[in-house]
Amino acid sequence: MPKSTAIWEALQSHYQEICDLQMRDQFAQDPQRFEKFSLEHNDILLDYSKNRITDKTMELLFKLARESKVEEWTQKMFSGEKINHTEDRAVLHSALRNISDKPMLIDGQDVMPEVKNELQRIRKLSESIRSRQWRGVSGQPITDVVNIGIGGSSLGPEMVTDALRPYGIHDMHFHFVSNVDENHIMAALEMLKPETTLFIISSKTFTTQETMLNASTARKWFLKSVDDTSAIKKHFVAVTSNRDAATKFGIDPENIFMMWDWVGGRYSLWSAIGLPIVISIGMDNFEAMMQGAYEMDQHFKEQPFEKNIPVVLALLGVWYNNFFNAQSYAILPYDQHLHRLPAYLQQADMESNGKYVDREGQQVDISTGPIIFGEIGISAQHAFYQLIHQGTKLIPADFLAPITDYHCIMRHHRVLMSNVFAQTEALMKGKTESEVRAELEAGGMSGEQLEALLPYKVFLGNKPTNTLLFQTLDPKTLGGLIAMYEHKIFVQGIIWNINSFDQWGVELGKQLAVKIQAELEDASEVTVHDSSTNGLINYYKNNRPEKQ
Ligand code: G6Q
Repeated sequence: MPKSTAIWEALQSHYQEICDLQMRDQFAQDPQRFEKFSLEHNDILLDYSKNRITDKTMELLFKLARESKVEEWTQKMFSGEKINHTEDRAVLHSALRNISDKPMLIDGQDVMPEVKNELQRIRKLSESIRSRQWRGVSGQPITDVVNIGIGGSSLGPEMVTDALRPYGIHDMHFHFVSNVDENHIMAALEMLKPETTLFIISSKTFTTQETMLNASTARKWFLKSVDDTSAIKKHFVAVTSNRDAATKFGIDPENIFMMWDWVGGRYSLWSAIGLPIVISIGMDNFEAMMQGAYEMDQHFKEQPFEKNIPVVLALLGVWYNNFFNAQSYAILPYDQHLHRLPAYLQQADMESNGKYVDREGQQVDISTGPIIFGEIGISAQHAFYQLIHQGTKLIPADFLAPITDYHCIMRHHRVLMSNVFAQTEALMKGKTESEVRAELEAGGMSGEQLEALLPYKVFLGNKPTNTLLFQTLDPKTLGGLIAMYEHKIFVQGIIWNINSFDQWGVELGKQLAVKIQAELEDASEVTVHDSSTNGLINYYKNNRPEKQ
């Protein structure tokens, strides 16, 4: 148990020593603080100097990583050991972007030939669609690609396709349908013509209820106007490890792409689950993204902890989560193209580390994964930053921003960046009572009026942030950033001694929904649940329109 270790205790008492330190004083005392607490990898700069840390804090945190055997576990992960022990699976998403010639083994078997073969197939399919060689039933090229999938089979491809839109093919539209609420699929279908639409049914299991229902609605919609089941081949492809089910659906086995059990859904955008990305940006750009991720993998494996960006991010997260008792963590991108990054990281982080049972099957005695939330930073400034600045909760945050904007409209970009720098400075420094007083007096206020307003205008500051600057959000950098967060999550899981790669917590609700679905079929009163659930089900049944 981490809490009973000497290093945990040392960190606990160190916290007591430094928790009242003010970052503004630390900056005043040490002009080298930025140089000391910043790291670079390729074109990514991490400034972590605006954190409530000293040299000693980092020393202790690095010791925690060493004693938690982060290096050994990293070695196990990359060498294909079945570290996802509750599902008896290896965790080898890094093989999907292994652009080297080195083999990657599971049970003594090199997985790379299969991975490379699948990449070739993806290249072939995507090129024929992008070059308009792929023709639909009426001989027209594809104009719209609809990804039907949910969770890991949707969030990654959607986030990346949006993020790399400037690199995407311009006269093709991409739609992501995940919700079983018919409004989602209907909104997409309303815009589309069956003869020019390609559906990608993305489901590792090909049994996920939401995806299967949406796929069957899409199939019906398609066959309603194209009354020919053999045409399904030209308009539906699948990414799955359940080939039989996809073939039964009518998909040409040639167009069924593989998934492996050693890739978790939320880590799968590098596989054929990334097909919408490849169709949008082309295989060469996708390979650049893999290159960025591969180089981050090497950085993570090879750099000492002191220079290792994912490790440093992970340790800072642990520091706030476990010693400052911070409950949440904000992801604040200042690049519009990253607008789905917070949602993507919510799944990546919370499904991985939202666990209360440790690797030995015991209940943990420490807090594990934080609540991840976020939004495009500039919009969030006008919404929830109030709470980060002046609320009662400590919310560590990552600010992410590009140095060069894609469109290069300098005026916009300078305003944007001035906000990044201003917000992190404001969060760190705050504004003292005497600063507020001086400001109000300079504005001509005095006496009772000044005293009454003064407390509301004070900012306590000392709010921690990391700033990640990168040259531009190109495929390679995005690949690096995603891999950086994947490894951060991994390191935290090791320190908390949990399995970051299963997701049993999503099962219970699914099981109950199957039972309740049967109860919704007729009008009879339901009495088998608690009074709230019975009451809600019966209220719904009594008030729904006849035909529903
Ligand atoms: C991710 C999870 C989960 C999964 C979805 C979709 O790590 O496993 O989000 O991706 O439940 O599952 P299918 O791909 O099997 O439809």
